[in-house]
Amino acid sequence: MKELYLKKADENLPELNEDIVIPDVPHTILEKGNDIVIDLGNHYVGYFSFNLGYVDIYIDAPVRLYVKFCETRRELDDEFSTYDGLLCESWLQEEFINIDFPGVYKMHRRYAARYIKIKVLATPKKIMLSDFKFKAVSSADVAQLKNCNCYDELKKIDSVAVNTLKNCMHRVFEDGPKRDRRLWIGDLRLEALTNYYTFNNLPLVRRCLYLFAAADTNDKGFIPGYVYENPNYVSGYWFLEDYALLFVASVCDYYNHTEDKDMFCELYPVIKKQMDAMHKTLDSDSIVTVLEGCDVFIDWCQGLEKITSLQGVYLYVLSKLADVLDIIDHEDKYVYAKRYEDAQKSAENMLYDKEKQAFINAKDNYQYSVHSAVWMILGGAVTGKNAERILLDSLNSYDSVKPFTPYMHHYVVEAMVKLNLLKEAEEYIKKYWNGMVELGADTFYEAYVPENPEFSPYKDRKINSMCHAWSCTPAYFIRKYFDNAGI
Ligand code: RAM
Repeated sequence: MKELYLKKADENLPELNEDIVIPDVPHTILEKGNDIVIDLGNHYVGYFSFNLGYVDIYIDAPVRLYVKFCETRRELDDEFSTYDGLLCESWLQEEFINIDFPGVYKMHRRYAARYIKIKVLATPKKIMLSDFKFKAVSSADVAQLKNCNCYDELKKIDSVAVNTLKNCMHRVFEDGPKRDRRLWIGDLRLEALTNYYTFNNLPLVRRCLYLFAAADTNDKGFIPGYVYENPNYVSGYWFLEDYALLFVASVCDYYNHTEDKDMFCELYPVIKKQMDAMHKTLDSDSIVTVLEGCDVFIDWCQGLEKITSLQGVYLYVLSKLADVLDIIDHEDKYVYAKRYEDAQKSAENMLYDKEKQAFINAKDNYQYSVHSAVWMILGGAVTGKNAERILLDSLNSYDSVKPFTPYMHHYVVEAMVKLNLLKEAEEYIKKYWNGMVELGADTFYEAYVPENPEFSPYKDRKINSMCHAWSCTPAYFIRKYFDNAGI
């Protein structure tokens, strides 16, 4: 099957659309120690070139330049040499280049940037830099984008969200064009959902689903959380149980959007394998566990206890799958419907504290979190007015652990929408995502904690991705629920 899935993934490799961006910079005469900043006017992903010329006298030695690509204005002043984070510093977008001759110089690597800083490190004579060009690339076809008919802050939030998604769409749905430039399941799911309401690039979704279907499972049967595909296919090494489940959700979403039963059935063996692997993690209380060699993501908060959330993800996916199987009248439809019922009962019995009226339990060391509440609601372990109260209590409490990433904030909004709290969902989007807009964001960030602008999951903010796919979902919510809704 692996070969077949890879072949299908190849057949769906998208074309990249190009857009030449010419920033408004006059001819610039520079000497050693001078620098200039080029503003592209928006965040783009692509290739940079310029012309190096001499002034009066020919340059009789190579010219050495430092070129730094910045996703945000703030990065222009960041000192990369003091970087002290957990990920490799080579993700920082800076180059030291030596140019031998005058003429057009094309930088061959792809960058994600709005601002480009060029500093002259060495030159024997004055130089002139001109003809700056940025060839922006994306597999999103902007001609497909429908107008968004909402108003005020929502319109701006939508356009930043759409830009975020566009700049993450390339050979695959990347998580971020600066970092990791890779296909991850959690990101893919949210990108694909937003894509259905914006660019609707279906081959790209198909390609990504096939790439995961082709992945090597671990000894428990789980597919990895990410895969590499360029220049060659390499299966990933980090096995996240929630991401494996969300692969199933992504296939169900694809079916719901396209009714492509053939593709669903083609991927069904992988779906079944993930669901059976998850079923095997259940403990004697019928609650999910995290097996050796596996992990769970949920969010980037330190110290977050994740069992209740993981049970919620399991329920959420079981219910989505049971629905699709029911629609296509699949022979396994009762299997998953039954598993759903059982897992829902055990969530009620083992994870909910009736006295505290919250999802606080021994499995999660009595930690109180928004994450548990949200995922229990999305999983249907609690419904109606009680669910509404649980959600709002957890958000308003001083003691609860709160979401750290736009990824988790997405699921908070989804829970609100599920409970028909549309006004609250709209306010939540305005409050959280608009905070980034007010900081001047052209694209939404990987991590954003309003009360802690320095936060990084990797210990140093400089490595954070400032255009990160999982934060693009306001465009999904706005276009699906608020556009023309007159809210
Ligand atoms: C980070 C990336 C990616 C995410 C994983 C879990 O490496 O931000 O988007 O899916 O974590």
